[in-house]
Amino acid sequence: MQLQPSAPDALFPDSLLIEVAWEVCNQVGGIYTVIRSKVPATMPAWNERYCLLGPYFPQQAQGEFETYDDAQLARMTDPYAVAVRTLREQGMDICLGVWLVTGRPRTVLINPFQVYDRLGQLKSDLWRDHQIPAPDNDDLLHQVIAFGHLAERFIETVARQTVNQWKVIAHFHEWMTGVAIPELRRQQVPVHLVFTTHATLLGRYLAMNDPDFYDHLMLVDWRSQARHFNIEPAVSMERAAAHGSHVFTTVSELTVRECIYLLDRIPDAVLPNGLNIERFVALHEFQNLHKLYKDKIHEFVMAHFFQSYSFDLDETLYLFTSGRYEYHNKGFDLTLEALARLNHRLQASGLNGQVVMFFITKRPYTSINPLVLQSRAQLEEVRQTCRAIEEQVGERLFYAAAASQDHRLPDLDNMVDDYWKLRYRRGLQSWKTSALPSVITHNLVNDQDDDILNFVRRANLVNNQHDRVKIVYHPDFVSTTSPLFGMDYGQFVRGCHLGVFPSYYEPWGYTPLECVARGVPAVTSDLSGFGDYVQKNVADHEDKGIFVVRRQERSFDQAAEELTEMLWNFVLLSRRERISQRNRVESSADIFDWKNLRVYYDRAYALALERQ
Ligand code: U2F
Ligand code: UDP
Ligand code: G6P
Repeated sequence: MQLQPSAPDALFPDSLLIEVAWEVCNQVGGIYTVIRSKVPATMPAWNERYCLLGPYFPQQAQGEFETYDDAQLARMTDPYAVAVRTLREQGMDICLGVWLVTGRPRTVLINPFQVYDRLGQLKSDLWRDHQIPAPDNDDLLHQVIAFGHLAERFIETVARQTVNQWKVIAHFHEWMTGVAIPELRRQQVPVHLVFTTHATLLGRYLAMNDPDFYDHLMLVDWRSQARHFNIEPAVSMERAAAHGSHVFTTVSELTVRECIYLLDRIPDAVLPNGLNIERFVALHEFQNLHKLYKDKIHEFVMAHFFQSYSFDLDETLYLFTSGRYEYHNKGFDLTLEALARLNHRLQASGLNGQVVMFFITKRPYTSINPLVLQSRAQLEEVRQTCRAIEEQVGERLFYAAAASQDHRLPDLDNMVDDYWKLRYRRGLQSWKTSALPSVITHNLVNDQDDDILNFVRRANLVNNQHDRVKIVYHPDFVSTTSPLFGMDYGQFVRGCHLGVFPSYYEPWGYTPLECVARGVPAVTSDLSGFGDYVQKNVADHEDKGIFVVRRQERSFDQAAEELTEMLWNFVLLSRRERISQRNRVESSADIFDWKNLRVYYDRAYALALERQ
């Protein structure tokens, strides 16, 4: 295949674009979402001139990567295939293939472990040439250093082989791939380098450990703090990438400040994160899905709570938060405080209805709580008994109706065999309990020191019958294979009424945006890149169901009060109001479609092409 430089909406027709990320075919955190969701909007502009590059981890790649075999590779004549062949001839373990995601981008994966026998040399080169230190026994750093070296060789091969024909842009995400940048500069490889950091390493550590992080930011001595947290090698790589790139970018205005003070370079541009927004032709379809998945959440809630007491599901609202377990950074602390206040207000108000709040996060656990599982199984048994009774009554009623002389409805109770009556009674008897529904669904490895559990114990927010805010803490991501919900994360989000993400530290934060894309309103904060972007760029965002808690220069108490007020106002909405709010949320999601946000990337590439 010969590359055609002039596709209809091709940009930079004389350039190649290699995008490098640790999370290509390898899901770790939010960067996977960035790369993967952007592909459909990137392909029309770049086509075969676009190539993704990442580390090869067989376990991860297996399910989502298809490699070209030797015969296919031998027939290909584009610059990426030619470079892969050249490197293979030199003995490199490198493969070209397709990432099996929407857009099917061509992808090069390189096994980092192949140079482990030369790690000592690679590390001493890094120190000699770039003053980047490397420790002896850090496995991630070893992988990063090995991959950085191999990525540098691939990019160099592409660039040198095509120097008279193509300009090459190489775009690196995060320090784990950015480590290749200083060496590309030293070797004077003819390539235009873009580096995007999705957070600063030091910022993340400091925010977790310093309650006044934002006030102290300007005063941080990066090297001594990096040593203090034992992350000097990674921070040095991040700084080398930031300073070595022709164009340095980050994902939000908030991280710009961190870059200035912690990396000592002002970013050239901010590249906000988007999604591949897929909309249904008919608006009501996503509303139907909400109903469908809410019914599945109802099933969980019945099994979990009705064993102890029941409430009206039609008057129950499902709120949730989700993300990695960073109690303070993700704002779990603020959310709990606001929930406790909301509980109090609801109790005093005399209003009907319940709120069930889900915490979906990841903590080490030993097993699902057997009692929670057992309750689900027992309720299933009751359901089967009900079905059997329904069938029996249905058959007998039909017969009685056909034979009827007086056209009156017969006594249905007489149509059920004693066997089923007994089974019905026994099933319920063995299921019902006087114990309170547990807050947590799993047995944690360390239950005593868990911040969420300690809060609910302290605040006595432990699913008492009179509590109007109930808590379900699910310390694992939801997935179709998990027996409690039996649905994937996206379906769970659709079934809920509101997402709550008032983060303290969040360079971007995909979770509220993912709610909006599914027509579910969400709370974010002005300390999250997404919330900050919304405040500055989306008019009437509250009307569109995006609520931004102000945390900048405000106390915890003030922010908690504002969040309580937001939740309270949400609880007061009628069903009609919620339905129409969801419609407005869903129709505002287009703003975050990569088709609209890709332009920021294009501008960064234009700048990089000017700069080398
Ligand atoms: C940012 O999210 P990230 O996905 O970068 O953040 P994490 O979920 O914390 O995971 C990535 C980090 O984890 C580390 C490494 C990465 O920067 O330091 N890591 C690791 O320890 N081991 C590995 O094998 C791979 C990575 C940001 F925080 C969000 O707010 C944004 O929404 C997101 C997208 O821009 O980027
Ligand atoms: N997520 C998931 N399953 C869950 C909960 C969360 O896959 O049960 C995903 C979610 O869809 C989102 C990511 O985890 O894409 C969290 O990304 P975010 O940018 O919010 O935070 P990060 O982890 O990158 O700091
Ligand atoms: C969707 C469905 C309606 C349902 C409603 C419930 O709009 O199409 O049939 O009544 O959801 O909304 P709620 O906010 O009460 O879950």
